[in-house]
Amino acid sequence: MNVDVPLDAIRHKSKELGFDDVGVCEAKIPEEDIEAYLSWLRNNYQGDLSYMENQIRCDPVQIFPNAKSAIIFVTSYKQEKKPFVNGSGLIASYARGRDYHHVHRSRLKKMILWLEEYTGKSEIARGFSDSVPVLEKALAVKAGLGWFGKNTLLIHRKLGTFTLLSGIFTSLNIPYTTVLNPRLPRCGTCNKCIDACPTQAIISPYTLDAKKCLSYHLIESKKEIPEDIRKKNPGYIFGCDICQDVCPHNVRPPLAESQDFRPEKGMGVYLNIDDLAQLEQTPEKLFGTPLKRRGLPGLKNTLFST
Ligand code: B12
Ligand code: SF4
Ligand code: SF4
Repeated sequence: MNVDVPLDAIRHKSKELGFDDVGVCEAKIPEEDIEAYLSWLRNNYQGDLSYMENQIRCDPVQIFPNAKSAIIFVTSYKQEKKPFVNGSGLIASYARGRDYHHVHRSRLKKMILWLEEYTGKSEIARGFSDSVPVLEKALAVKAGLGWFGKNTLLIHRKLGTFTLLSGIFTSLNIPYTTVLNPRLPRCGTCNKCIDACPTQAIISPYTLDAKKCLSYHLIESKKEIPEDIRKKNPGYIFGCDICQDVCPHNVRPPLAESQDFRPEKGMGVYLNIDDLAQLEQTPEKLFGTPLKRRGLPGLKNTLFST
C-alpha cells in the first residue's frame, strides 16, 4: 500500500491536539456489529431515539463517499468520583465541564487541515463525534483501541471507560492499527455493571435497553420520566455513571489530562434549587455545556422529581 501519512505522524499530531490515543482501521463496520445493531433495533431498545434508526450508521461510504480509512480518537474525561448529596442533583462526570462535541469539533477541524497540508490534497476527510450517524464504538474496537465491556462501553486498555470518541473518515491510505479478535469477550465472570445498574437497563451482557437507562431519561428523552425509573434514580440530575464507577478497569487510570472537562469549565458537579433559580436569570450559562441539550425545564423536572 502506498502510505499517504505515516502512523507516527498521525500519533504525534493527535497528541498535540489533546487526544489521548488514536487508532486507524478500514472504514467498514464489522458484520457482527451490523447484526447486533439491527437486532437491537428490532427489539425497539432505541425507544424514542429515532436518529438511531438511520441505517447509514453501518455504511461509512454513504457518509463520506471516498472513505477508505477511519482514524478514531479516544479522549479521557475521568474526574474525581463524587457522592450523592441530599437536595442536590449530581451531574454525570462527562458533563461537568465543556460540551465534548464542541471540544472535538475544533480538534477535528485542525486535524483535517493538517492532513490537507501534509498531503497537499483537499476534500480528503470528514470528521465526526456524534455528529454523523455511525457506530463509533465498533470502529474504535476494530482499530484496536480497546474492547466492548458488558456495560456496552469501550474499555480502553490504559484509560478504562471514562473516555469519549471521535473520528475522521478519509480517502487517504494510512497504516492500520487493527488487532486479532478485537471482539473477543474480555469481562470474564465479572458482572458488576449489570448488578449495579439501578434500573436493570443492561438486560444481558453487551445489550442495553436505552428506554430503561437513566442517561436516556435524564439527557435525551423529551417526555416525563416514568414513575418506575424516577423512583430508582439515586440522585442524578443529568446522565449516570454507575455502570462505570463499579468497573474494575476504571480503578487505575489517572484523571483526565484535558482541562476542558474540569467542573470549573462548565456547570460543575451538583445543581440544587438555588442554582436552578439563578440559571433562570442567566440561562446563557448552559451554553457550551452538555446540559444545554436538556435545557432548564428538563433539569427542573428531574431535580424536583428525585
Ligand atoms: C445512542 C447512544 C446512547 C444511548 C444508548 C446507549 C447504547 N449502549 O446504545 C443512551 C442515551 C442510553 C446513552 C448513554 C450513555 N452514553 Co451514549 N451514545 C449513544 C450513541 C449516539 C450511539 C450508540 C450505539 O451505536 N448504540 C447502538 C447499539 C446497538 O450499540 P451498543 O449498545 O454499543 O451495542 C454494541 C455492542 O454491545 C456489541 N455487542 C453486541 N453483542 C455483543 C457480544 C459480544 C461478546 C461483544 C464483545 C460485543 C457485542 O455490538 C453492538 C454494536 O456494535 C453513541 C455515539 C455514536 N455515534 O456511536 C454514544 C456513546 C456510546 N455514548 C457515550 C457515553 C459517554 C454515554 C454515557 C456514559 C453518558 C452518561 N454518563 O450518562 C452513557 C452510558 C450508558 C451505557 N452503559 O452505554 C460515548 C461512549 C464512549 C465509550 N468509552 O464507550 C459515545 C461513544 C459518545 C462519544 N462520541 O463518545 N448513549
Ligand atoms: S448509565 Fe446508569 S442507568 Fe444506564 S446502564 Fe449504566 S448504570 Fe444503568
Ligand atoms: S464492570 Fe465488569 S462486566 Fe462490566 S464492563 Fe467492567 S469488567 Fe466488564
